[in-house]
Amino acid sequence: MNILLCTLPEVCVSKDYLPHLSLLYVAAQAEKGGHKVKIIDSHIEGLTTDNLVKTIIQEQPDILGVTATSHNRFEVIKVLKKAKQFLPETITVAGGVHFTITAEDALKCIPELDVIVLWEGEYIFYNLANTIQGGGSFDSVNGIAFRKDSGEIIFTKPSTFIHNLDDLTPAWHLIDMDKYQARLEGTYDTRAIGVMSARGCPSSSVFCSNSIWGKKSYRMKSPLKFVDEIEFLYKKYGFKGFDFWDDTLTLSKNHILGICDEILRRELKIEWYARARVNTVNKEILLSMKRAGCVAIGYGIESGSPKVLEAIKKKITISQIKQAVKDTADIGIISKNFFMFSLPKEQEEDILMTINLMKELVSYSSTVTTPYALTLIYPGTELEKLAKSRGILSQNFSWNTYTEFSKSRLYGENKTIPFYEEQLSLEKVKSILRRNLVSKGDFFQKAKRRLSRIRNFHDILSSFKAFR
Ligand code: B12
Ligand code: SF4
Repeated sequence: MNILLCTLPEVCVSKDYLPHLSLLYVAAQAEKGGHKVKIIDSHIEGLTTDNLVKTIIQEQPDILGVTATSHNRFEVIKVLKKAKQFLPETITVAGGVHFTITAEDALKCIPELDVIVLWEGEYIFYNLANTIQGGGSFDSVNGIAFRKDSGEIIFTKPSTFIHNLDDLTPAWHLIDMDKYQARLEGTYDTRAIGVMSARGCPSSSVFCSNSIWGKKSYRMKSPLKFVDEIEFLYKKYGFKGFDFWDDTLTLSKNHILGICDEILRRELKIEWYARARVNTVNKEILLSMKRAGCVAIGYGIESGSPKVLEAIKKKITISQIKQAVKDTADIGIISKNFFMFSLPKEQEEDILMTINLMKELVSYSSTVTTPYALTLIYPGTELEKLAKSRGILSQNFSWNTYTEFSKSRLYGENKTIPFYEEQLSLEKVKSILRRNLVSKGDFFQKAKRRLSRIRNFHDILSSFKAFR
């Protein structure tokens, strides 16, 4: 079978763009089935959506696979509609978090979409491609949703989690690695690539798409295999920077210490960025990470109010936050501490507590930053249920029918993703932030930081955009 796997041109990401792991993993398995697989990474190829459609039509694949998030769902739908118009025989397949969660609605709304691969795609897509080649029925493929000729939507037997992640390797050879020249966050010139040492998340933060995986979802690669992957990318393609895309790299102490030991044992001179929870680090772990090349850590902190932290099921405390950020700074690792506003139960006093915490954290060191955002609603989350119960979304809201939200149009990066509003209106939240968070000092500090990082024309342009 000729299989074409595509990403859409990114709108949110202008630079620092790294290869998508999803398609690389799916492609590697499909190749094992003897299929001819091609990947088009539209963003890196500089394709517009229309150009992508033209390329798809030229390629005439037997199977067209696309990956999607809620953010780019309507671009994906547009591509599927146009491509299917010219290639009615091509089987169209979508995967990724958005279509997994909204599968039934998607198949109802998008007649041009034939199959949705639910959850992890490697073995499911492999079976699907083999079944299509053999002329078999979709009913026999576990882990998919599809539409019968009668229009009925079928969910086949669910597929189980992939337990031996060591068996999976991305098909790096299918993309032109020289085109990926993004730098690692927290460094000046370290060329970076994204890798992941584990999958799933056992936590249940109410706003987060990963909470849907469930408590038993967390699985790890062995440190040995994971560092093999790093060493391969380092030696074969010259990558010295690694963005560890694990949601919480430090969830298991043995795992993170094992990875650090293995990097040190092999004397890999690499730098890396990690994401962690404040309640999963301590000085021993942070020191080990620093020695093994960790330059920056992103912590999801969300709020400075214990009441709000409880409401969003974040399961961290203010003292854990302060301790982790202090330790990280003392050890010489940059920390980016992410906050959210307009969260459940949040009132003015909670916002002020959050702002005070942000200010305290920043006072520890110049290596501490506190980026923030207003809370968005994603499908399948507890926040979506809350939004429905409060009338922010209608009970039968369709994520795959084009809808623009007036406040998202005004304040958001994406008009089709709704903001969450509860105790305070978004306008009120913004005015509290404006009064208490954005001072002239902050602006000049930010400007100074940005200007010091300018290295090329692209940086000038993006700094200009940010100041505006
Ligand atoms: C890396 C990453 C990014 C990278 C993207 C990669 C790149 N090229 O640079 C960057 C930093 C750019 C990014 C940007 C954003 N991201 Co992001 N990102 C991730 C992250 C951490 C890892 C993704 C990954 O590689 N996973 C590993 C692969 C193997 O898993 P996978 O992608 O799920 O793919 C598997 C299956 O889903 C399936 N599959 C997926 N696609 C397909 C396609 C086919 C055909 C098939 C058969 C199967 C299949 O098979 C794959 C293998 O098992 C995830 C969190 C996570 N844990 O997944 C968030 C995540 C995907 N991002 C998210 C968000 C919100 C964003 C941003 C909006 C952030 C922002 N505010 O700017 C933007 C939106 C970009 C966009 N236009 O879509 C959300 C998506 C929520 C949602 N409902 O859509 C996630 C889930 C994080 C979260 N918990 O909220 N992101
Ligand atoms: S916010 Fe982090 S810990 Fe919570 S569910 Fe999402 S990925 Fe897991």
